[in-house]
Amino acid sequence: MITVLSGGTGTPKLIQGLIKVVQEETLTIIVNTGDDINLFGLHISPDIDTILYMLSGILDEEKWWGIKNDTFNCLELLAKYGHDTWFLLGDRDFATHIYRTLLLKKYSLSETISIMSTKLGIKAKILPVTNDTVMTKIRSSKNKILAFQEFWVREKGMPEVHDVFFDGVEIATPAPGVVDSLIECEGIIIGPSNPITSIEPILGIKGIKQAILDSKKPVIAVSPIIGEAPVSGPAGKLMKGLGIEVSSFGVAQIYSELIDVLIIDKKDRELKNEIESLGLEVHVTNILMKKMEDKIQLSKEIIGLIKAF
Ligand code: GDP
Ligand code: FO1
Repeated sequence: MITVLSGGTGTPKLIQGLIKVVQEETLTIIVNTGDDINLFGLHISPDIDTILYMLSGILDEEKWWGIKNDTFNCLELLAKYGHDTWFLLGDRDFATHIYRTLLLKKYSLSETISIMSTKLGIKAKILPVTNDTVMTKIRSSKNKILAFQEFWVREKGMPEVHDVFFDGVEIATPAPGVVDSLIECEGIIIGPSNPITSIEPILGIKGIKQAILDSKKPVIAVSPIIGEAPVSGPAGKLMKGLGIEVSSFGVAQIYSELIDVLIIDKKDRELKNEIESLGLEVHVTNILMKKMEDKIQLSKEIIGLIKAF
């Protein structure tokens, strides 16, 4: 069994390769919930939904969120009623949020996601990192604090970033199965997700870092940064705002206590020695996943590293 820590874009791309290299049912995916938001009275879990949609073959892979060929009739009418519609929810996507919200009246989030993933025919185990509410917040100025979706979607990632914090993280506990999956697995993969808003809200939950350290299993991370920029999304702006170098070296600094190997891109090979001075191994390869072959090749190398440990 392999355990993967995931957000909603870079790591799901890698998982598309992993399921061609190992059996899907041997994967446990621990997913960030810090980006979750409540709109129209509905519980929306963007990172979990990307994984659900990707593994059930209905993801819009142009945007890496939402359902392919979805329509927006419901949202159009909500706009006509004068409701805010800055978060683009498609008609079929709405069904997911309605069904999840109904199930949440009776079940925890992890039970809810288990039911939904079974109904979608998914074989991997998808675990929300916690059943508690932990919200990623951006401090943009002394008096301006934004939830992640407000910062990224409503305000188009424009506000300044002075701090990022995870509201509720101090009292949150890991969802059932999360710690066990870290201790009982063969290896742990920290996928190429945003280290600040996808991986930190996972690692910040009580007991998770310790479980990774105690497990003594190989921990392999893939950098989401190539050169001096992320492949996509706000990771660069957020790292810069927190005073972290926007490079694979900066990523290595964030993960250095926890990981055995950082996988960086060929273009960054000159960073190898500097990163290794932090006490971890560096594996250099192509980490830009444009085609399925790239995803499979990277996955083969990761599984090879885990087996060789
Ligand atoms: P989010 O939840 O949508 O922010 O998704 P993630 O946190 O899972 O992924 C976002 C990160 O994926 C960004 O920092 C990107 O740089 C990274 N990413 C996207 N595509 C690729 C890729 O092909 N290769 C690598 N190495 N990183 C990628
Ligand atoms: N991202 C956008 O940039 N604009 C949107 O309107 C938007 C809507 C949306 C609806 C459902 C969903 O699951 C994700 C959605 N996303 C949208 C993506 C999301 O904001 C982020 O990319 C993730 O939360 C980062 O993980």
